[in-house]
This record gives sequence, C-alpha cells and structure tokens, in this order.
Amino acid sequence: LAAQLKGNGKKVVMAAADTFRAAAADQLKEWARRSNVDIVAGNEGSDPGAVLFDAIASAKNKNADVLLCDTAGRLHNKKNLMEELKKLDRIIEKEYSGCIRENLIVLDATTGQNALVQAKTFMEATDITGVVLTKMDGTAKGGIAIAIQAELGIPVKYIGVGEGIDDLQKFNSHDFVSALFTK
Ligand SMILES: Nc1nc2c(ncn2[C@@H]2O[C@H](COP(=O)(O)OP(=O)(O)OP(=O)(O)O)[C@@H](O)[C@H]2O)c(=O)[nH]1
Ligand SMILES: [Mg+2]
Repeated sequence: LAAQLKGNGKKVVMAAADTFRAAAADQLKEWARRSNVDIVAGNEGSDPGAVLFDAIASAKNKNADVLLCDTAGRLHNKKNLMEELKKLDRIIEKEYSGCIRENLIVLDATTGQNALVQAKTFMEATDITGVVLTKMDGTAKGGIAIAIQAELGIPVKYIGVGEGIDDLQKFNSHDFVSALFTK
C-alpha cells in the first residue's frame, strides 16, 4: 500500500504500532525501506499509543499525505490488545480529528469462517471501513468475502496475491465472481 501511494506521488509515513509481536517493527521497517517512505517505530513491548502519537506528529511535521499505521493483529481473543486498539482510535480523534480515515482489517483467505469471527470482534472495537483479503494466490478462492459482505456489510477493498511489493491489488468483484466459478 505504501509503495502504491508513493508511486502515485503521495508523501507517506508509516507507524509501526504492532509492538506486541516479535520483529513486527523490523518487518515493517523493511517494507518502508523497499517503498522508500519514512517510518516511526518504538521498541518491542513499548506503548503502541506512544508510537502512533509520535507518528502523527511526524506526519504533520513532514506535511505527509497519508499515515499508514500497522497494529497488532490475530489477537481478537486478547482483551488488552482490543483495548489498545480503542486507545489508538482515541489518540487519532484527539491528535488529528477531522482527518480522513480508513480502518482496514487484513484477513487471511485460507482461514475460512475464522476470518468472519475475527472481523466481527474487531468491528466491536473499532469502525472497520474495509477488508484486505490476503493469500488469494493459493488454492483459497476467498469465498469468505461473500459472507463478510453479506453478514457484516464491510466491503473488500484489496486482495493479496503474493509476498512481493506489487502483489496487492484493488478488489474487482466481477473478476472475483468469475474466478469462483472456474476451476
Ligand atoms: N502467498 C501470500 N503470502 C502472503 C500474502 N500476504 C501476506 N503473506 C505472507 O504471510 C506472512 C504473514 O504476513 P504478515 O504481514 O506478518 O501478517 P500479519 O497479519 O500482519 O500477522 P501478525 O503481524 O503476526 O499479526 C508473511 O510471510 C507474508 O509475506 C499473500 O497475499 N500471499
Ligand atoms: Mg502484522
């Protein structure tokens, strides 16, 4: 996403607010390097709210167009992390009220129904505006996208079709439906 925005001439700043999972920030730093965009990160185990706070200040300072904030995922059963997510919401409200926001949830297409449960739990914590469905390059056809749209009413906005920098595509519902019916 950072590389695409950058390619479209946008000034991008990343916030590595997944301070929970080991090496999550290092992983994001590598993507920032590949995309040639700035990144704000903290130490592992540090307060993700503090990272986001600093990243908002940095984005304002640099007059950035887009701030991309990565948060801890896969952890819908960990109450403290869901509370942290709510706190991040409040920080954005306070430090940059009126900004245009997208809250994307990234779901793995190979996990089936579990993705639905995950999306539902995250919806209780924050106002999800879209889904990124990854691993669509494998055998998974992402049929779960239909359930997500029908039951939760959130649109799929992007699909992941590999691990490369150009492997994030805009979701196309016509292509998706025809792929469901072809072997
Ligand atoms: N084949 C394939 N691999 C993908 C795709 N998207 C992500 N991956 C790989 O899946 C692995 C996990 O990706 P992450 O970005 O760490 O996923 P995450 O959801 O942030 O996971 P956590 O940070 O641990 O919560 C990495 O090895 C990615 O390269 C995709 O669309 N296709
Ligand atoms: Mg992650």
